[in-house]
Amino acid sequence: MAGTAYGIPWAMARKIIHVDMDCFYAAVEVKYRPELKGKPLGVGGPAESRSVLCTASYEARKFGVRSAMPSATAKRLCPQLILVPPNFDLYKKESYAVHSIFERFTKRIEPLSLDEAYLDVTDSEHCRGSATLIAREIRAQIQNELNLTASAGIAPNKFLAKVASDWNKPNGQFVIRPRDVSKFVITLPVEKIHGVGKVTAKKMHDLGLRTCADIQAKPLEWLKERFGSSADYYFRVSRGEDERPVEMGGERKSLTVEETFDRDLESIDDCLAALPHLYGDWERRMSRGEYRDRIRGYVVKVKFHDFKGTTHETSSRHWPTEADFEKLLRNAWERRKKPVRLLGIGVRLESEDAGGEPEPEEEKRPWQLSFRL
Ligand code: TTP
Ligand code: MG
Repeated sequence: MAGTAYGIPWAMARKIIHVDMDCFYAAVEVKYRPELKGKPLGVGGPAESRSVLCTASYEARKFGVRSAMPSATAKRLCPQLILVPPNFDLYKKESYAVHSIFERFTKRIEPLSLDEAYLDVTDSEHCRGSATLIAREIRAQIQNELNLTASAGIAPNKFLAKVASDWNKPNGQFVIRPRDVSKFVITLPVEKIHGVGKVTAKKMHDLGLRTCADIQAKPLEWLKERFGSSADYYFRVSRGEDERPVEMGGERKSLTVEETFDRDLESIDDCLAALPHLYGDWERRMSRGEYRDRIRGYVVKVKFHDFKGTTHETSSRHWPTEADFEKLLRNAWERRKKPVRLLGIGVRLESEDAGGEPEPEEEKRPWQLSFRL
């Protein structure tokens, strides 16, 4: 229909940006160790360790090295590959910094992982309302201030924005204007559809579906018989349609920080030794002070080497000290006394609109314990 997108006039089409950092973990490593610049780099355990790579630099990718590949295979493909262990704390820190750049442009941000987010800039007045210029500005600020590069996709919906951010990767961006959507999807290969992995792609190919145009040619019923509950999604996205809103997530109900350790912590002393660093991190996250009056309890989370977990919490309105967390941590450890893979600490927050009765000041709940698998 001329003059409309999915029945919506052009002027009302949404402006969605998908930002995806370039080889994120590897780029952060290079930032802090510039001697690694330009070298084939993998982030993951050593080749002897049976671990897999989190990611690889573009120099390593030229040799066929990929995310989720065993380090040993990667080293075989690229013998000069430099392997560095992951440092999640550092990636989180950089991720927060990237997020705070996003916040200069819009409040409607949906993070997907440490290195990816959707932004709805429909109502943004920055850059004269041009999503293309906003994306360029965000990427420039990331590069100038953080010394990292990002790619971006700009489109009227999340599906297309995500496809587009991959189009000119690395360090590039790509725009799909509402009036170009129909033309764009016609030639889009099915494997570019988010959620279509190797298996589904093969199934589609076997059914003669190579592009979105091929899917468009099939009735919904036909797709349902072959793809079940995913049929609706394929039916819509093959037409470039996706109404999903950019979800900001609910109001913050807790503020916790956690760390996964490269080597399991074998004893309570090892766990306690990790606490000051976590506490420092948590204090930094709380430092803006906006949550100070909403503290309603504090919590310690422990995941053991067998992936079983436990959370200990107690109610309180006071800013917890390191000693408060230590007490909880000792309790959590006592339950299983097994090597620890992950530790987290933080506070529960009262919801902003919770009026009603204040909690009695002296109320103390007994130690609580819950197991999560
Ligand atoms: P991706 O955005 O998939 O990859 P990337 O940022 O490294 O590279 P690209 O330039 O292609 O975007 O993932 C982001 C980070 O998530 C990545 O740096 C490491 C981590 N990760 C894993 O730990 N395991 C995985 O299997 C993948 C795919 C990513
Ligand atoms: Mg990325």
